[in-house]
This record gives sequence, C-alpha cells and structure tokens, in this order.
Amino acid sequence: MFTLDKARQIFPETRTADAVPAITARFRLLSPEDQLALIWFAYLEMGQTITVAAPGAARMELAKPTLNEILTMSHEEQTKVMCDLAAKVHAPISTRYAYWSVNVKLGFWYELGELMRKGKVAPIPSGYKLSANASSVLEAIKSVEQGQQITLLRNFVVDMGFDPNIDDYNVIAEPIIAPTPLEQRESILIPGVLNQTVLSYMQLLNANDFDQLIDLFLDDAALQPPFQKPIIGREAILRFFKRDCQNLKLLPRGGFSEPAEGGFNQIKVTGKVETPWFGKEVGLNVAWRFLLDQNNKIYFAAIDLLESPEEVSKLGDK
Ligand code: 45D
Repeated sequence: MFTLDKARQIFPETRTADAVPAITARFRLLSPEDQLALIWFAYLEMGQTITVAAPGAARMELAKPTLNEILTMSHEEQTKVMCDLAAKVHAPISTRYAYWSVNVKLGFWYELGELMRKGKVAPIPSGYKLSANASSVLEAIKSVEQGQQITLLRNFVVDMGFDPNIDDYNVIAEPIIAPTPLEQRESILIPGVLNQTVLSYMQLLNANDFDQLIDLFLDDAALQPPFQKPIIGREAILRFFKRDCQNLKLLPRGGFSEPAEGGFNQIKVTGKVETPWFGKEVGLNVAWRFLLDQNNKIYFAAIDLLESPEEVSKLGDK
C-alpha cells in the first residue's frame, strides 16, 4: 500500500526548477541590507517587462495600519523596520508580519515599493553597492525564466519576519470570495486525461469552489505545493485552499494516466498556472502529480514548478 513517502515519489522523471531552492539558499546567506537592495534591483528589472496587479482593497485593509505606522517614522526608522523584517529579528512589526498570509505579505511589500518609489518611505540609497556575492545572486535571478523569478521573490517575502512557529489557525488572511456561479465556469479538457476527479479538480479550483474541491480528497490526503512539505489532512488542505489559492488560473495542456499498485491510479498533468498578481503576463510551467485510490479519491497531489517550458510538452515519451 501507499505511504505518503512513497506517494511523493510517483513520476520521478519530473524535472523541477532546482534553480529556485539553490538561489534561495544563496540569498539567505546575504546580509539583510544586501537582501533588501537585491530584491529592489530584481524588482525594478522585472518591472521593465511585467507589472504587478495592484492588490484589492480587502487585502490592503489588513496591512494598512502597519503601513500608516511606517509612514509616520523617520527614514532611519523605516530602514530599520525593513532590515528587521529581512533579518527576522524579534521586533513588533516583524512579529505582526509573521502572522499574515502570503498574499497579505505581498500586498504589504507592493505598497511599500510604491511608497519607496515616491520617496515617502526610505528608498534603497541610489549609490548602494551590492557585495560581490549579492551581485552574483542577482545575476542568477536574472538568468532564470520569469515564472521562477516571481517564485523566488514570493519566497523571499514569505521568509521574512520573526516567526515563532505560528499555528496555522492563527494566520491572518483576506476574506474569502464567493465561488464562480456554475453557468460562468469554463469546462476543462485535458488531452490524454479522462479521469473525472482530475478534471473536476481543475474546474473547481479555477472556480474558487473550495468546499466542493475538498470532497475530491481522502481524509488523510496530502497536497504538496511547489518547494514545500506536504500539507496533510482534509482540514489543513481546505484551510490552505481558502487562504492562499483564490483566483488562480489552471491551464492544463496534457497528461496521462497509469495504473499503480493496490488498484490506485497515478496521473500526471502538465500545463501553466496564472496567478492573480501577474495574470496572463506570467504563466508558471507546472506539473500536477496525482495519486488516486480505487474510488477515484485523491490520496496525494503534488504541484511542481518545472525546470523549463519544454518539460510541459514532455509527456508522450514520459
Ligand atoms: O525587500 O493546483 C521591494 C497551489 C523592496 C494549489 C520589495 C497551486 C525590497 C494547488 C522591492 C519593495 C497553490 C499549490 C521587497 C496549484 C524588498 C494547485 C517588494 C500552485 C520585498 C496549481 C517586492 C500555484 C514585491 C502557484 C512587491 C504555483 C514582490 C502559484 C512581489 C504561484 C512579488 C504564485 C509577487 C506565485 C510574487 C506568485 C507578487 C509564484 C508573486 C508570485
């Protein structure tokens, strides 16, 4: 029978974007000042080709009091707040920050970036010179494809703040929007995949219909997002969907299915995912690896960021 560890190893030929964890590890070794400046330069560079969609009001509501507090500070104090976040030191704003969901954190930094541009929040000094290591990490970021670049930035932002092992229940997130009405949902066709559970998964996630989506999973199922440990159990998975997965657009391109032991089935799908932050401007190349039981319920699903767009079309020869 399948254990979680064994399930994680299905479709071992899947080539994931190893550059992301490799660059993240090098980034973590940099000083907080270098980290902030590097992100600033990377963000400016990216801004030449893609634009971040301004976050909605609901999301900004949660970060607003903190942003207002930062606006009242001197430039020196503002720089300290940002360095404390990067250094994960135990300070009031660093602690508050750690309780925010990914999207609230990204919205907070989006707004700080705007304020830095306008000079209302201490900018990175124009003559700031990155250390040799930081320059080389910046070059590495520039050399990977856009989907990997935004994944890196997202990871850097998620990593910041003072994190005293926060209980998942206490995370502060924006409100949940209503699912897309049935008649407005787009149907999904995946060449090579007829399995109704997989098709429904894509459709329900695209429709933000998380309460229906979770019914496709077994009680002890696990969901593994890119570069993360699996999230285990229906309850935790549902919380994750509602908190972090609103308004994603899954665009599967193809897939195939194989019988696995014990009457299970393993199905691999590849395609693109668009995030609400960048819309159509950035399609992340991903693979979904599903393991379904005899009743077509999901026991395990992994989402991997792929090494290159070529990996999306590599299905025929497996
Ligand atoms: O430090 O099937 C400044 C799951 C200054 C669910 C700055 C999924 C310095 C199941 C520049 C201002 C979710 C797993 C900082 C599928 C400084 C499922 C600001 C996958 C920080 C498919 C920086 C979904 C800023 C996926 C503002 C793969 C940076 C989703 C902003 C991927 C960066 C989403 C942003 C990604 C990054 C989103 C907005 C990668 C967003 C990335």
